[in-house]
Amino acid sequence: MPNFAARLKQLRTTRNLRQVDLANAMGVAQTTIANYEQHNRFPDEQTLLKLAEYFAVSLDYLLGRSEVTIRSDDILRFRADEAAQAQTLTPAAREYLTQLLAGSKREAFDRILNQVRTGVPVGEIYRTVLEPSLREVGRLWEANEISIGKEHYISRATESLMGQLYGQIRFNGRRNAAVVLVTAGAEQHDLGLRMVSDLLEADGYRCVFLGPGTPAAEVMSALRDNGAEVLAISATLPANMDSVQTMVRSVHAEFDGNGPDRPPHVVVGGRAFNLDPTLWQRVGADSYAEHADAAVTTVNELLAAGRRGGL
Ligand code: B12
Repeated sequence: MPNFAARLKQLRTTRNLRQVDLANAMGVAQTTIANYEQHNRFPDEQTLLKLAEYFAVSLDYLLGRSEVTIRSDDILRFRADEAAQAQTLTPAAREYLTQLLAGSKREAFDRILNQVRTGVPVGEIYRTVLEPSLREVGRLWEANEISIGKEHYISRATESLMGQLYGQIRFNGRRNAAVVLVTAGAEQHDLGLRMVSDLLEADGYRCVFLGPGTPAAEVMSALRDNGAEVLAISATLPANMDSVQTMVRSVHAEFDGNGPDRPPHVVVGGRAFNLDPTLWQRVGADSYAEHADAAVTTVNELLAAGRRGGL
């Protein structure tokens, strides 16, 4: 793996920056950058953080401890796609959002729950109403059009609606396979992973949703205790990519044999992976899916390719 000096030079040159450009951006002399790149000096904590922020990489990447980063052109393209999608919200999503923005939670919920009672599958509500509404909330928040308080209110309300929708899911038999679901590192975004969990359950899987903040050792215990065939890891923030990679390595270190000691399949997903379609391979995962419906297909395919787990 490259050290800090080599990594810094690589980051600078791949962005077509001269040492003096980077020096100006960091507020240091050009000779300081030259010294960093020649391994003569090491930056102080503040400059190190500034460099990581400037190149939009983690500290681990900057220090050469990780190979995982996201290309900035992907981020820009994704942002543009998201903005375009937001403009084409379905009428149901627009209505749900408008009601919540007005604080009319009961009306917003009633409408959705009535739709489900008349036969609209929960998965369709997730895909066509809740997911696009949440993305639009993110866009409105970023554009300073709604407050943090409103964003929190809407995401909490949606979480509580999902709890009610769980009771309306039509389960499709039972498979002899368990899936453990976690978010990576400091990741708190877990609504997408909950959607994945609910749809996998609807398809017959036994889902062990651990969500955010579960220590790696507990994840390994949950995989063993449940004889899990699949570990599903979700990451929204690119900064959590190193934690995903570490989790995948822990799985391979923990399960290194055959039979019951065969490692579970690792499937990843979430906004960070959607930013860069090659990222899942670089963290060492076995597969990736862009959204919750695709996650079910992916898990089915992985298990069909060589494991138990049929209906
Ligand atoms: C709700 C929300 C929150 C809530 C989360 C509540 C919760 N319990 O999840 C709260 C308020 C806690 C929050 C906090 C923060 N947030 Co926020 N948040 C959002 C918001 C508005 C919606 C997220 C969401 O639920 N999306 C809908 C779900 C359904 O989509 P999804 O996660 O992509 O999931 C789908 C797929 O990706 C896939 N999938 C997901 N997981 C998995 C896993 C597997 C295995 C598979 C196969 C598939 C899969 O299936 C899902 C369903 O189809 C987004 C906006 C956005 N564009 O997403 C911002 C957003 C993600 N947040 C953002 C930020 C910056 C933050 C904070 C840093 C803010 C702050 N300064 O504190 C913190 C970070 C907290 C942390 N450490 O994680 C930024 C991230 C920017 C970036 N760097 O990428 C966003 C994009 C807002 C923005 N426009 O800038 N946030």
